[in-house]
Amino acid sequence: MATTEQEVAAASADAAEESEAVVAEMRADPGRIAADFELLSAIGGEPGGGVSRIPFSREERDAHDLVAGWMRDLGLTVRTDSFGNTFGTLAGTDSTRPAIGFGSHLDSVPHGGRFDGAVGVLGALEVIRLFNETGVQTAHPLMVVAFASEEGARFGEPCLGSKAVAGVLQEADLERLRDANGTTLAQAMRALSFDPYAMPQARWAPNTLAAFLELHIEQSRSLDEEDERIGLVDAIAGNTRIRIAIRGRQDHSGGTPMSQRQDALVAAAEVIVAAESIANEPRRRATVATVGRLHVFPNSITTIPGEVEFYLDVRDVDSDRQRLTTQDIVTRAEETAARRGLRCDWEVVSDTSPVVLPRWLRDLTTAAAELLDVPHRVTTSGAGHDAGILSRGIPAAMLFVPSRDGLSHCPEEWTSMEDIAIGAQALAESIRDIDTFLTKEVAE
Ligand code: HGY
Ligand code: MN
Ligand code: MN
Repeated sequence: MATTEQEVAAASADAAEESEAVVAEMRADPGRIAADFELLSAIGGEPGGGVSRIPFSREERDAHDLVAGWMRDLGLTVRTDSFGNTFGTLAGTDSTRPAIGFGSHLDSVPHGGRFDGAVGVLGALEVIRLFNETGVQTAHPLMVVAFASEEGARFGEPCLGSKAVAGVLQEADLERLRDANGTTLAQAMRALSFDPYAMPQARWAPNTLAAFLELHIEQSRSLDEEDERIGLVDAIAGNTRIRIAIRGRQDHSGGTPMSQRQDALVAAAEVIVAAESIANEPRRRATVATVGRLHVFPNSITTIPGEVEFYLDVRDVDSDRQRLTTQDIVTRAEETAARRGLRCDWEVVSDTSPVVLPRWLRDLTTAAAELLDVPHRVTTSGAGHDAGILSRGIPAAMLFVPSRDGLSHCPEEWTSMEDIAIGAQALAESIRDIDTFLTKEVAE
C-alpha cells in the first residue's frame, strides 16, 4: 500500500480541514479515564501503586472481563477468542471494508506498573466515547483490541496474543514455553478453562484489519526530558531471549578449599558482568542486555551452588547487532564455564526481529498530533509491542505518551491523566484521518 508523501500530506490536509470542527468538539476527559484506571488498577493492585497481572493469571482474565463489560456499555459487539484476546467492534458505514483496529494489552510484569498496556486499552475506550459524543461515524468498522499475554515476563516469549492472531505462535510453543515453576503455557491456559489446542482458531483471516494503532507509554525518557506530549514511533526494537544453565559441583561451603570448587554461581556472575560490558562496547551503540531472572540450586547458605539457570534478554533496533551481541555473550558463557571446568547449556527461548513501522501511517498520526498542536517527536521504541508483531502483515502505528523519569515495569511507573487524554485525542484524530485517507485512496 505504498503511497507518496504528497498523497499523505494532501489527505492529511483534507482530513484536517474536515476535522477542524470535530477536533474542536472532541475533548478527551482525563477524569473519565482516571475513573476507569482506578477500577482496572485495583485488579492485581499492590501496596505502593504497582500491579501484578501476569500472563494467563486470574488477574489478567478479570481485567479482560472488566474491559469487556465497558466495551458492551459503549455499544460494542464483544468477543473473546480462543487465546483470550478480547475484541469490541463497532460497525462502520461501509461493512465491506476491513476494520481499523486500536488497543494494547492488559497483562503486566510481576510487581509492574499500572500504565503499561492499560493506557492503550483505556485510551481506545475513550476514543469510542469521543466518537459517540460527537457523532463521528467512520466508513471502516472499528475494533478495540485487548491482547492477552503481551509480557514475556512469565514464559519468556512476548506478545503471545498478537502472535496467535498473526499465526506465528506454533502449537509446539504451548508445551515448550514454561514459567519459573515449570508450568507450561498449555497448563496455564487450561487452569483458566482455555483449550490451548484451540489456539489456531484465534488466527485472523487476511484483511481483518486495514490498520492497527497502539497508544502506549514511552517506557523511556525522551518525551519526558524534552517536555513533549506525543511520540510517533518509527521503529520497534527486536528481542532475543536465551536460557543459560551452568552446572558445576554442589559441595560443602566449609569443607571445600577455594582451589577445589566448581561453583556454578560464581561462573554465572562472571558471565552476567561480561554481558553488561559486551553490551556497553561503543560499537554496539543502542544494544541493551539484561539478566532479570536467575535460579540457584540448591539455594542453600551452606552449599556451593551446583547449578544456576538464568535468562538473557538482548535488544536492539538493528537485528544484526541484536543477534551478534547475543552470540558473543553466549560464546563468553561457554568459554567461562570451560575455563572453570563447568558445563554450559543454553537454548533460544524467543527471538523477535526489530521492525520499522510504515512511514505513510506515521505521517497520518503525526498530522493528528500537529492538529492538536501539542509538542511531539519521532522516537524509537526499546520495548517490544503487539503493534510490532501485527506490523508484519498489517500497517501499524504507535503513539507514545510520556513516562515520568522514563520509569516502567515498576510500581513507580506513572503517566498523567492529562497526557493520556491528549494521547487518546491524538488516537481518535488519527483514526478519523486514516478512515478518510483509506476511503479516498480506494475511491480514487
Ligand atoms: O518487555 C517489553 O518489551 C514490553 O514491555 N512488553
Ligand atoms: Mn506494553
Ligand atoms: Mn511491558
